[in-house]
Amino acid sequence: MRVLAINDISCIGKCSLSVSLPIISACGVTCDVIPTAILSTHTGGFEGYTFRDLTDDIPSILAHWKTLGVKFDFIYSGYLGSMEQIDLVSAIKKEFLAEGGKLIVDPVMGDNGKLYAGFTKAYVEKMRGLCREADYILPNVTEACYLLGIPYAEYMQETAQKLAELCPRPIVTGIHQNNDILVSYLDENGDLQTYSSENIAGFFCGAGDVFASAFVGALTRGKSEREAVGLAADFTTAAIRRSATEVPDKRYGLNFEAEIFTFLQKLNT
Ligand code: PXL
Repeated sequence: MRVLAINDISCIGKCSLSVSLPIISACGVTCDVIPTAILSTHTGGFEGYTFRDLTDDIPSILAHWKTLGVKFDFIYSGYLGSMEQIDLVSAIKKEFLAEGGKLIVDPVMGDNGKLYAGFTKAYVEKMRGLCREADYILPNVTEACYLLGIPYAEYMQETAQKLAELCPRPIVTGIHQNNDILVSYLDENGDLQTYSSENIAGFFCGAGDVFASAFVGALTRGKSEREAVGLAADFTTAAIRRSATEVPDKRYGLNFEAEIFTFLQKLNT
């Protein structure tokens, strides 16, 4: 079983590949990578970070891989360093996804109602196209609203259904409802399902990456979508609960490492 994770390296801040590699590897499967950009830190709260766009390196990486004949059972894309990389993910799907393999797109581009630094309406438009090619998409509420072209305030749980026009299996994370936080998704019958967790105060950049990586890892281990959503949500919530008290400066990311063992115990039962 081989996973390809396409995401950035934020050298400090525990998101993207710094989260996907340990979590997917811990699930017991190979996690190969395409780094989309290298940043000194993530962009969520640090000032003066560096950003090196690696778009130009990707075609030669792919040309080499073609000579190896590698194929991936799961391709999981996250934060992309440029608009061109959206087309590259499509091309990677065509060339490198094994028969019966799955493309999982986390359309990373914003949170808390706003796009992240450097993302534009044109990027959102292009990302819609990539979502149309995905087997699963994993937007948070902000990203779901941008994909649907609706104001952030107007998002409702049922809105997940509208995303089915883009991808038949949308999984929307971070939906606030009373004291809970919900994941809302359409199952294989097109029915809306929700998974509810305790809403713990405190925003951590990278929480979506922990969820997505655990979801992908659980699918590779043969778990159903429903099981994978539950495992990933419980893992992410446990990491947030712990980090709310253990991590004084939230910019440095979740203490997800301390919850990996419990996640794996549940994964292996
Ligand atoms: O976790 C999302 C993410 C990924 N990569 C980079 C980011 C962020 C969120 O801010 O800045 C570089």
